[in-house]
Amino acid sequence: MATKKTTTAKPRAKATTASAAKDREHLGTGGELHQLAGVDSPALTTAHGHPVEDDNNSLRAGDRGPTLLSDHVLREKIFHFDHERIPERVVHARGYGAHGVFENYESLSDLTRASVFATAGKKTETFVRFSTVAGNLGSFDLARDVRGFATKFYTDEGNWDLVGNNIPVFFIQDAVKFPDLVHSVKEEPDRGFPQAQSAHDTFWDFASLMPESTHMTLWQMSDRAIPRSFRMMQGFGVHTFRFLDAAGASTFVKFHWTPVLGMQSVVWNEAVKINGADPDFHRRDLFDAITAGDFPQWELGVQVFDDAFADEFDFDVLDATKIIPEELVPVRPVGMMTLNRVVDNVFAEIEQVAFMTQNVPPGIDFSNDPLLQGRNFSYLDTQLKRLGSTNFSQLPVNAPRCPVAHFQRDGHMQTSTQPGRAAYEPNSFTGADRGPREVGPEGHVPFPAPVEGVTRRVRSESFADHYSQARQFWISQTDVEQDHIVDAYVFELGKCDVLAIRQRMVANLRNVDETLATRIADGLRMRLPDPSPAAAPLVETEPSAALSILANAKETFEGRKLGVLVGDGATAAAVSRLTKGVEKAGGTVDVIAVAVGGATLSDGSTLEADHAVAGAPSVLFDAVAVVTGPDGGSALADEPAARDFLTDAFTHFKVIGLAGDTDALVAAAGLDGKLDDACLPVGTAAEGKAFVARLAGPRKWDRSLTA
Ligand code: HDD
Repeated sequence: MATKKTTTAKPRAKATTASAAKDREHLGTGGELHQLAGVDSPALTTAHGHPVEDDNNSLRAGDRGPTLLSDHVLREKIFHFDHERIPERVVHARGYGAHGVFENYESLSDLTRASVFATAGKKTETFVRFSTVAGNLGSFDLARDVRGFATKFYTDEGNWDLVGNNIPVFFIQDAVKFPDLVHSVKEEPDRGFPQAQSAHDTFWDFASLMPESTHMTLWQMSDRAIPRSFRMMQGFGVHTFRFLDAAGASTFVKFHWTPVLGMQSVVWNEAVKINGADPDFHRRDLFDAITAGDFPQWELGVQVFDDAFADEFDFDVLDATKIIPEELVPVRPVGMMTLNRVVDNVFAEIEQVAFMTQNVPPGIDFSNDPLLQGRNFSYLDTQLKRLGSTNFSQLPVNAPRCPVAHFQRDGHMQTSTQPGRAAYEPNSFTGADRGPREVGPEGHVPFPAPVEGVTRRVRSESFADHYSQARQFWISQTDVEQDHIVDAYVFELGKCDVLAIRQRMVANLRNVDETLATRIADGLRMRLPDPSPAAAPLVETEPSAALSILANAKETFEGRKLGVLVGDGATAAAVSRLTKGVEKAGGTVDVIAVAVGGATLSDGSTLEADHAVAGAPSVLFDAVAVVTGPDGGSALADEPAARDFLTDAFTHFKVIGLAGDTDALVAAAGLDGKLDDACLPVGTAAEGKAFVARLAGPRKWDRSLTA
């Protein structure tokens, strides 16, 4: 049957269109296998620039004879290929990044002399890499894991790398435990699995033996660890840093990134399925948004406080397993970062970007947080190991945008031709002045913190309370979020074969909250163990609304995606109304049909689909609609993937729109008599409008899922 495209609506997602356009730029028109003289594309050359006669056939003696060693073109090509991989990052191997710009709101010169914060409206280029921690380079995006949120600010006084996470606390207090932590969560060394997950014995063995990790495991078991999008998660510098003003005076500071789109996560069952349906879910989401011109933004905020606050605070501000509640020290917004450019080459930029916590410009300095101090040793080594040369700072993504002047010379892959006779300092050959050059207080002057005490391996007593803030996190969550935390512990501990590990972990959690521990023990069908001894008495804490995702949910569908499953006989108007409404609300729409060729609409035209339903389960969308005609409904009901589409959307508490004869599909999806007030009709213009308005609201969290 001949098909034609509708003229009324081809409601393609903006993102799809934009990324497809980018693809087309690079495709060219050629399809011929051999290099042909006279075509527009330039002739291939070797890496040394010699034009290649034929890139498709190696040099051989006789048409069917052996390949010759003298084929240096072949040799060079294979040689390069054999060396194309570099060691992946030992943690945060899987990541994705983009370029952007940070714009400062107002001068912070009363707090810091950092040039990035010097004046209102000052713009500084940035590069951000988001990552999961535990998984290997080829793992999937929706692992339950902490997300890295590393930002390189190319300031005019050198690069500032704010190498943070989407969770404001960390598992351990001292960097000396970092290799142990990472070894415990990575695949077990005697079997090579499981990768990209903490749900196994060794991780929980370590966590249960290191009570200081308890607070972080609550965050990790919360929905923070399964974000809907990089664009919808917070970022934190985690440690306490110092701001230094022009006179060298210090203020403590913690850094916060807040997503303009609001925070949002998926549910666990959804995450598991997303990993199968689209392991690249987060990177695709970021790429699509930026190429569509929907530039994601995060507001940078600071919590600043002085020594007096630090001295009075119930916890040690140098302890990275603790937050400073926003109720005590409000977050002051200081600027906005916009990611506005995808990379041109993933390897050159995302893989080769080298973040280092010790990269701070004048005006920003470290505290004595032992985790931060240890990190400052680590990052330089890892970059040399990964990138293979001390000259990694010359790679375009790492190179400062400001001038550099030093006498470090030579080394592997030296790409700059450093002129001049002198490669030492002081010297009388460079610059107008002879002798040592010093910028003095204009340079990076470390805070002159007094140091006292004896040298010994010790953990300060002020770090001993491992449970109070874990409890604060727990009591700050909504009921739905508490349910998710319990479910996550039950799932993860249920994956531990060793009963003693489950018991030890629950024993620790009894110090956090009895209800939490009891619910987990019940979920595991386990006797409640005695609480483990706590190293310090609990401090009373108040719930902090800032710690909940749902309590801070933003009423919007901006940046979100509606999946419309279209059956034969649907009206073009119903689909295009949804598309227009959602796009007006800042979202995107993908059209799904039984086959990617599309659905036949009521007027006989064909609406091309973005996806076949078998390849686009509802987990890929924030909300769904099914729009069909009188006959299309039963055809959808016969399609297993269409049934799952609806069942899953319902089970994941999503808002659902229905138009046309959807009864057979609803019944086949097992939802007869179950549809609730978040399952809305979308057949008429008024219904479509009400549905789009509802999309801005939360999922239907109180939906009954019982049989
Ligand atoms: Fe780390 C990478 C964040 C503690 C050692 N870390 C890395 C990345 C992020 C973080 C986001 C990925 C950077 C990128 O995208 O290239 N790390 C953190 C946070 C920590 C932390 C928020 C605690 C607050 N890290 C930490 C410690 C050590 C390291 C205590 C070592 C003592 N981290 C590394 C590393 C990595 C790294 C091995 C691996 C790849 C890399 O550095 O470039 O050096």
